[in-house]
Amino acid sequence: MIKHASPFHSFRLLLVALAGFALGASLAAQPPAAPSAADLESPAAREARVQWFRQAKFGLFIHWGLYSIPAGDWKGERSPGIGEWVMNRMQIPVTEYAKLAGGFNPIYFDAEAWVQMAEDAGMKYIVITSKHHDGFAMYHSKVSPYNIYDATPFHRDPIKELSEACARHHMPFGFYYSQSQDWHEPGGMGNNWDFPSNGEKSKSGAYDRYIREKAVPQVKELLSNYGPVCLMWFDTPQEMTRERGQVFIDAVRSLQPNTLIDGRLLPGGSGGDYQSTGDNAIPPEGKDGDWEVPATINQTWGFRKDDTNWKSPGEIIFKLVDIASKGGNYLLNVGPMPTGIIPQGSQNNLRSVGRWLKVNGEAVYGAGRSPFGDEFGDYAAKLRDRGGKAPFLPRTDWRCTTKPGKLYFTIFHLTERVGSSNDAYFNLPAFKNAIKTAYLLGDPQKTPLEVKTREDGSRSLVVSRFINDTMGAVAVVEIAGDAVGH
Ligand code: FHN
Repeated sequence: MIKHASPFHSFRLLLVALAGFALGASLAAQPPAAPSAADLESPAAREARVQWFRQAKFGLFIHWGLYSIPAGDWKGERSPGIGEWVMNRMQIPVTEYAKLAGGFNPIYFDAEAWVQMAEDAGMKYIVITSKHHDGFAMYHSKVSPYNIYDATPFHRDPIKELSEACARHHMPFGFYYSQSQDWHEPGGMGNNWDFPSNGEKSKSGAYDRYIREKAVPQVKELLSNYGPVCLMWFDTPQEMTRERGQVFIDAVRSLQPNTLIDGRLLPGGSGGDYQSTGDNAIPPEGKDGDWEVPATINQTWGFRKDDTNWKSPGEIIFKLVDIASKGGNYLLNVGPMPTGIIPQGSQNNLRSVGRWLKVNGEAVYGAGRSPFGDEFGDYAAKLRDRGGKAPFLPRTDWRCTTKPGKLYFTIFHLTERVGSSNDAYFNLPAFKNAIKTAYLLGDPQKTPLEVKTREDGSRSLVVSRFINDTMGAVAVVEIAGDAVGH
């Protein structure tokens, strides 16, 4: 099978080309100067860095660590909430939690199988927890022996194996790294049951020592030893001032200037290349700029044995198309088990999504946001939530994404039958452009759909009423002109 170069790979070629162009003919004989820090923070540099991310739209998030062993239970007691927070929720002392490492031996871990699953699911990048809040490095770190290679009987570096598998599949690969919270270290944020409070650590210099001696050196290891890193996914920026954040930015930019920084390095998203929404927080309407929704496939990030509440393929497809039509990316998480296996239920549903994307991916990858907006829903006229605000009442019948000259209507629900036939109308929103042709992405023949135009100018596509019986069906409407006119 022919593998196409990934968008990330194309982006690297583009950067090389741009650098060559910028240098100009008069400097052709000299070695290219390294870009300055200011150049790397320029809008043009950010614009170039973010191209692959805009195309990708759908990524795999992986939360994997020691917490997958207790999997939501501690000493027979159920720990509430998300699985990877068990140490914090149960206030487990560092020395006791660290003993989990002795029993961590994920012998069924198969990097190739994980990357293949992401590819089958139609996901275009992978981000894995290299170190979560528990402080345990899931790679062979020389900075701290508290890592999977040195502290477990597994004695392998899964991040290395994954980076190699990703390279084989041209799959962009990035790292989650908990820069502030580190419950294992006296100076890290978040562990106030073993160590002094966050405020005291910040004032005493312990936090800065942790950043200097563990967090930044580990980020440097990740950017030095695992090939191209598509993005660094920082999280929960507690006590993260601009000065502290800058040290991380400098580390990333100096080692891999093309690596994206997510929106959670600093409070408010400053310093990042794109915005992260809240967890599972899909904006109600379209949103400017580059952004990503990190989301769970069940109710937890790290594996919990009592949570098999997988989102169905249909739900995942709706969310993916909904997010794409609003202008964002969907980073969907799985929580592998301590055996090294990704729970089968989550794998099955992701593969179903992949089969849908094989047919309909043109409507998602690299697609622009909706030129309409009413389809998202509206704020309630009378209802008020507890905070006195009007809640947003979403509509879910269809979503629209775009490419030049094309509108992709993903239809989730058809409401109007054509008489007593097996046809239904899909009522198009109003736009001025003439329609050149319309067809279903699921129809390899691209059989033209009938477009019914009424006296008032409103137009509908005539489609089989069965097209979306299982999941959304995409109708492509090719229009005169590149963009929609209202
Ligand atoms: O505390 C973490 C949580 O464990 C998980 O990693 C999520 C993923 O977005 N981020 C934090 C909470 O927002």
